[in-house]
Amino acid sequence: MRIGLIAMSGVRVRTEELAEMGVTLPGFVNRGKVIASLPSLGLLTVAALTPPDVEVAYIEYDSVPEDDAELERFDLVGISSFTARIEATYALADRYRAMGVPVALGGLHVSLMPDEARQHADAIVVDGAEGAWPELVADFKAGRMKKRYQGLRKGVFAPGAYVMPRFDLLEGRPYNRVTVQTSRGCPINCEFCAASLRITSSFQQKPVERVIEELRAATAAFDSPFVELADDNTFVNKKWGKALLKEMAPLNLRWFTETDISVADDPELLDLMAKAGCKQILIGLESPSEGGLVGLDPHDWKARRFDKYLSAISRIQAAGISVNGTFVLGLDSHTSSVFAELLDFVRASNLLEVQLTVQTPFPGTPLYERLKRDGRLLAERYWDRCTLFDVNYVPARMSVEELEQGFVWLAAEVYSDREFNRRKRHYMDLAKARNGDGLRSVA
Ligand code: B12
Ligand code: SF4
Repeated sequence: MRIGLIAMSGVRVRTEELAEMGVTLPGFVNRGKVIASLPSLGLLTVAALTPPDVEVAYIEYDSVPEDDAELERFDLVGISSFTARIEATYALADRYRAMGVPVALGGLHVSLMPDEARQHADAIVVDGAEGAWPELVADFKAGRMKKRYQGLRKGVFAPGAYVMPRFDLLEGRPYNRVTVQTSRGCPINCEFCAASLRITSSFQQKPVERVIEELRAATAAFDSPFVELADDNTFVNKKWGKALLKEMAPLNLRWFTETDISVADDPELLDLMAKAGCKQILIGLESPSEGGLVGLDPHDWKARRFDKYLSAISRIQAAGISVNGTFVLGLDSHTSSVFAELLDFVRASNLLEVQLTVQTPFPGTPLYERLKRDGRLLAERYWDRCTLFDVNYVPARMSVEELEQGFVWLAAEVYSDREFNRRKRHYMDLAKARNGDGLRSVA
């Protein structure tokens, strides 16, 4: 038996104008270039859960032939997708099913919109493949595959459920980065976040030894890989974080992750991060004013920290870790003056990297429910516009056009050579002051 596992990878920037401007995305993406795709950790996990007597083929969507006659006739196909590429996923599933190849769909969007997804699948898996995929394959072999399987939401890293992703399937492939997940979920619970605790799972972490084993396995498949931790918020638990960093340091890795501003409050943690090879962290700063942050998360966690944003960014960058500050434009408090305010904030902060996004009502988020209830969604189904750069709702205090035009204006300013070079110079000066070793280690 042979199963085809297809990853709907790559990054979607619908507007060429924005792509050309070099909208930066998590990681070390050269501005002006399209990001190289990362492998799908979800599917490498599915592969690891597949019984050893079944052969698996890991395939990137972009290499799937357009001609049906050239599609491989697998016994079963499994596809993983986020929201932005779900329509293409359904189209591909329909093609396979039309030629008699059964299809199982899984991943974040399928878990959030199971009724929609099941119309294009022989089986869907809701939540983790852990606790569902082995049973699905056994049922398939026995000719009794069900329409829906419920995977684990909690306890995915517990002994018995946990598997090491099949990083070996990546050997010889041209990825420039590889992902390893250390934790899942984020307790801050921002209203718009498609990864917050309410959506993906309760916050759960892998034991440090597991993470180290995975890092070794993931990096063994490449010559000089850059690691991206596929976490929502890596350093929620500082004690666990420090234990992990101490074990990571001897691996001599270069890596990136996403976390929150509180890492700046702990000098020991920052020092350990730098020593363990952390080159950049992405932090959701969201808005250039405290007012914009009020009500964003249930405890105003971010609003309460706004007055420390600038000093926190300085401390992190002074430790040799660049900050990729991300912002969400079009929050309900934002008027058309937010674009100029944000440019001022970016200048004052000296953030090395900036990621500008448009507030996006991803299905299943509290934001989606609220905007839907208030009749503010521009369309019933807009999944291919869930790119973080498209406007899909009526902003509260500006028009759709003002938000779109303001976003493009701001992106042109923030990503201009003038602004980027100024930020880069500042970061290099910090590096020189520290040890004379600047951006060479970041590129
Ligand atoms: C790494 C990452 C990327 C990588 C993805 C590489 C890849 N091929 O997977 C890159 C940088 C390319 C990327 C791109 C984008 N990303 Co991204 N990304 C992430 C991040 C940080 C981690 C994803 C991950 O690896 N998780 C770990 C794996 C193990 O979890 P998983 O994928 O959910 O898989 C599990 C289950 O879902 C299930 N499963 C998954 N697939 C399948 C398939 C089958 C058959 C079965 C049975 C089960 C199953 O089992 C797995 C094991 O438990 C998440 C945050 C998050 N919490 O997910 C954001 C996230 C997924 N990204 C997001 C977004 C918005 C994007 C972009 C649109 C950004 C852009 N403009 O380009 C694009 C979309 C790309 C696309 N092709 O659709 C959103 C998606 C929201 C949504 N509802 O879709 C997230 C949640 C971030 C956020 N907080 O908003 N991203
Ligand atoms: S802090 Fe970041 S990861 Fe956590 S809920 Fe908010 S946006 Fe999501």
